[in-house]
Amino acid sequence: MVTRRNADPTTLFDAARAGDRVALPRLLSLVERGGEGARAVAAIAYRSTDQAYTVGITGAPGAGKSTLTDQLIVRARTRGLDGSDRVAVLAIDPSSPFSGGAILGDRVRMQNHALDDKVFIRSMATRGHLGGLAVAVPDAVRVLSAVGIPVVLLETVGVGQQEVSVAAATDTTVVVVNPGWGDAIQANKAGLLEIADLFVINKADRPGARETRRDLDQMLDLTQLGDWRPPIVETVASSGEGVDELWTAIGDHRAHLAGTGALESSRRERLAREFHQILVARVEERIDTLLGDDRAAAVVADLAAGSLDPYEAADRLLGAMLPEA
Ligand SMILES: Nc1nc2c(ncn2[C@@H]2O[C@H](COP(=O)(O)OP(=O)(O)OP(=O)(O)O)[C@@H](O)[C@H]2O)c(=O)[nH]1
Ligand SMILES: [Mg+2]
Repeated sequence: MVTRRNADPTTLFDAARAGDRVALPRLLSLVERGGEGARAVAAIAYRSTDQAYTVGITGAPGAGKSTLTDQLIVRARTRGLDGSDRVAVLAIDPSSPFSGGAILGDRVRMQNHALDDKVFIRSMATRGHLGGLAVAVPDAVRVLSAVGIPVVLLETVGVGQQEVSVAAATDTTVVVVNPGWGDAIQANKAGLLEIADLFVINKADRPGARETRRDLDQMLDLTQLGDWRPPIVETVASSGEGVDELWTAIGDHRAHLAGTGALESSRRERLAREFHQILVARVEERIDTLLGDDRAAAVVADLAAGSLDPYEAADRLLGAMLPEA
């Protein structure tokens, strides 16, 4: 099947659902670029009731996230969550938004699946997307869901606040740490402990795994937990050891969420947060427009002259943008 270069989103969706390998990347490019194209794609994607199960894999740089993801692809293919064998991976690297070295590395590491048409792998940048990663990623997941992909693995480097919140915005969040003194403590400092549904001690072939487990257990003991205590799984991603157990643990967490109704409620909360992000981004955009206006110049002049305080100035300007009902 050949999709025209300038095909509209509806045509691209139809083609992607029919298995066209070119249509899906194009839809995701539209999402990344933002603007009208992204809106047109969202208008279709969000009408679909299909929702992929999302698994976030996060941790410090070099923890083995890509190697682990590569292994999880194999499990998703052979032991899919609902007997399905399709899977997508979104690799998000905030430090290299324009396809830098790390992303290239991920591609190479997942090369084993390059010819498998049931596996879709994509690095994501946000370029012009209004609302940034926090909105672009859920949009991309919706697109993947709408074309019938049942499982999406999301690799994110857990560094900044935004990356951590993207990683957390998944059904199951896997936090990867390594053996060795202080790794679990670093993860805690980075805010990763709070978001973990599951811990992986990867590189368990190296010394110190037992100490890391003890650190994690101690920290969990000090944390207010709900009705789910994050299990700790040891893996050697480079050999595949422990990955079956990890996949089982992911399935257990999913069953727990589904059984308690938390899956539905947390998805609703995430959608509300996404909506909030979009509103904030939109209002910010309007503020920028407003500040370029003559009226804004007058308000700023009054502010500088001392005849207005900043709060009055804000009232004045917002009154022009959001007239009170
Ligand atoms: N010894 C050992 N090495 C591993 C294991 N898993 C991964 N590695 C190696 O660790 C290095 C980093 O692995 P990646 O999978 O790229 O780690 P990452 O977390 O994706 O890295 P970034 O995406 O750059 O943050 C590679 O050289 C892997 O081969 C493991 O279980 N044991
Ligand atoms: Mg990686």
